[in-house]
Amino acid sequence: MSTGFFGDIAKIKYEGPDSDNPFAFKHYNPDEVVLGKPLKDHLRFAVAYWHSLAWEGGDPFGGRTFERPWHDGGMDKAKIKADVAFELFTLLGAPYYCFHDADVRPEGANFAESTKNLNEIVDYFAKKQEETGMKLLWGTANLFTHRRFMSGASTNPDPEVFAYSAATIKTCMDATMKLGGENYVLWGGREGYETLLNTDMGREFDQMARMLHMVVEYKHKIGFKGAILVEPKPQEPSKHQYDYDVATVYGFLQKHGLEKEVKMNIEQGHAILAGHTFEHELALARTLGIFGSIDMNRNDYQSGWDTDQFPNNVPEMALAYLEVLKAGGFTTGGTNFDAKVRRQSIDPADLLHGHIGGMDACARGLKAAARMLEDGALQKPLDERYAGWNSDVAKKMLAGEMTLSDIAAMVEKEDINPQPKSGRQEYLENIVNKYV
Ligand code: XUL
Ligand code: CO
Repeated sequence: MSTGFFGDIAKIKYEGPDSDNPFAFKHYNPDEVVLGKPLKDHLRFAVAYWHSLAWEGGDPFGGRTFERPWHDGGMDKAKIKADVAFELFTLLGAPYYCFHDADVRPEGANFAESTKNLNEIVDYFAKKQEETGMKLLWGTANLFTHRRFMSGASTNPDPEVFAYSAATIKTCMDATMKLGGENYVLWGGREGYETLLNTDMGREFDQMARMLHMVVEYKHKIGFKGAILVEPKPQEPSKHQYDYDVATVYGFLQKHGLEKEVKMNIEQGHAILAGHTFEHELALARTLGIFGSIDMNRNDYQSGWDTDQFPNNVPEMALAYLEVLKAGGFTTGGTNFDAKVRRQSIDPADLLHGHIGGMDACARGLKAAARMLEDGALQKPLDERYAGWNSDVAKKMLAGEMTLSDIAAMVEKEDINPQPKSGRQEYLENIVNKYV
């Protein structure tokens, strides 16, 4: 039975690029086969419960702008929210969603009550998943909103907060497992500091490592088949966050012997805040063998905040999906819209416009990337650029079969005098432009 929240808007269908219907896909045809696989299986879209259902439109200067029938409520309202959520996923043909515990259940008076509330909603979700065919891409714990987490979760100076966080993560991993979630995400919004004057960084790193070890141990204990994903972000809400970017997290994982157990959930806006491009972070994770999933959004390039806008920059997305495809595509991961409609977009229809536009833009990006890959459009020039390394002597240098002295003798004897070659950036940018 429909809640009526979305009025008479019907399931969003693909109508092609000539359609003028604002409630239709112009580029995302879920069944279109690209590189031997339907688009829906390439993109694996997920809706973020927190932005689309839980966020109320507030900003630092003003409170709620969205009037939703489920705000300010207990369990009854949480269920209305779930009904509308699954309607949204179904209208979009999502086929996945993601949530934090705090997005879906009312906060209890204590840990036991919060857990009871979460479990009741998990049972409700399980039924909804069965009815609608929707699936859980990932679950996670919100260890940053409640004031108990203000000085961190695993990195808190108070061991009771560490314990509360560990207990909360356990309940959220159980919930994710029960709902057949394909990944479990850890984003450390308050794992960082405001001032070094009150912070023992080394101790906090040890605490964070212990928590991550326990998460991995518990995953194996309960037989969770999904991936454990860490989501890097350099700052906001903390002034400095420990999981700064992919490179920083990789160093941390390696130091603690976790680089084979944990992968990355990489968000476009977080890459921008770290001073990187999205494709840089994706390429690095691919190269290090820790690529997992993406949080897709668009960040404002001027504000310096995490604006979590719906994506619409197709050339940027083509380069991002090129990295995803080069990584072999998603396995357990997917495209989670960690994106929210703007504060003034108060109508239920705006939630659909945001997702429809985002899904279309992602589809355009992925299709452009697939064509570039099929034609070897960028691979051929790249192979040419490194072709010198196919020679025997170059291979010997790289294999450690020559010392500095051997190489020096060779350079002198053969009078090696390298000549610079063009990097051809403009030529390559023009190739990309042809495909988008
Ligand atoms: C915050 C952010 C989170 C994580 C999940 O910037 O991206 O929503 O994706 O906790
Ligand atoms: Co995110």
